[in-house]
Amino acid sequence: MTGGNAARAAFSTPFATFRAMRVSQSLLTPSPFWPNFCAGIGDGFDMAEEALIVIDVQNDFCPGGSLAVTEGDKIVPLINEMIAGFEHVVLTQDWHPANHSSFASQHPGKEPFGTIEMPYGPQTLWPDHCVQGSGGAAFHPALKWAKAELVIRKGFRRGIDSYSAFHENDRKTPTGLAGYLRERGIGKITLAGLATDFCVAYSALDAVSLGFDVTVRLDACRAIDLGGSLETMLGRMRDAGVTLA
Ligand code: VGL
Ligand code: ZN
Repeated sequence: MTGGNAARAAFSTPFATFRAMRVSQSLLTPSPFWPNFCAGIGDGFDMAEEALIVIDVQNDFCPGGSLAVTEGDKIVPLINEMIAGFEHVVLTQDWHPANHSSFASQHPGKEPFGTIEMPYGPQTLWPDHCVQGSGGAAFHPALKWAKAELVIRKGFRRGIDSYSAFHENDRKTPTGLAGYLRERGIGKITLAGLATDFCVAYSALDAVSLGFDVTVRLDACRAIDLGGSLETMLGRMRDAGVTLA
């Protein structure tokens, strides 16, 4: 029976329907009691595909940009090699309205890299960056982005920042990426890009808790490292079961 027939058959009996539901739910709510389902294994749901997810390789995060990450541009040749080697490639793009609430400029008296309290908790303030449609929001000119099957934009709601490619900073609002990967049968992801300790790390942590097998290629990432954030986030990723390669 082919995967497609198996999937159709699975939906034809109440038990199998229940089982399929558990598979899809497991990617939203990991459960230690359903290890097979957490791995995404089941009739028609073998999550065998892999994808490279390239996080925020945009001009504003590279030298000369408004929120430049040291050596942010140095990873582009390696990421291009990785893009060539993966069958499936997804890109993310930080994509803020000009009046985004994470910009220090929106909070009189506040400076970039300070902190404010948002309804969803503390939020670091940033210089204006990655404004929708601006040159700073464009991908680095040397990035070989054309192969990407999906570009996921994040941080477009004025009142919520979004580091993770999966959930915005309120930890509740999904970007849709988990559903997209699940529907495509992609269960294993490799992350690279900017910045290691913010968008890459939060994406990796969310992906693990959604049931994906996650590798972060540290050689293809660079960090902002704000107040020890790099060490903190490396530790959190390791503890969560992210493979740091
Ligand atoms: C990022 C800070 C603000 C990132 C995005 O891509 O890591 N960091 N917006
Ligand atoms: Zn941002």
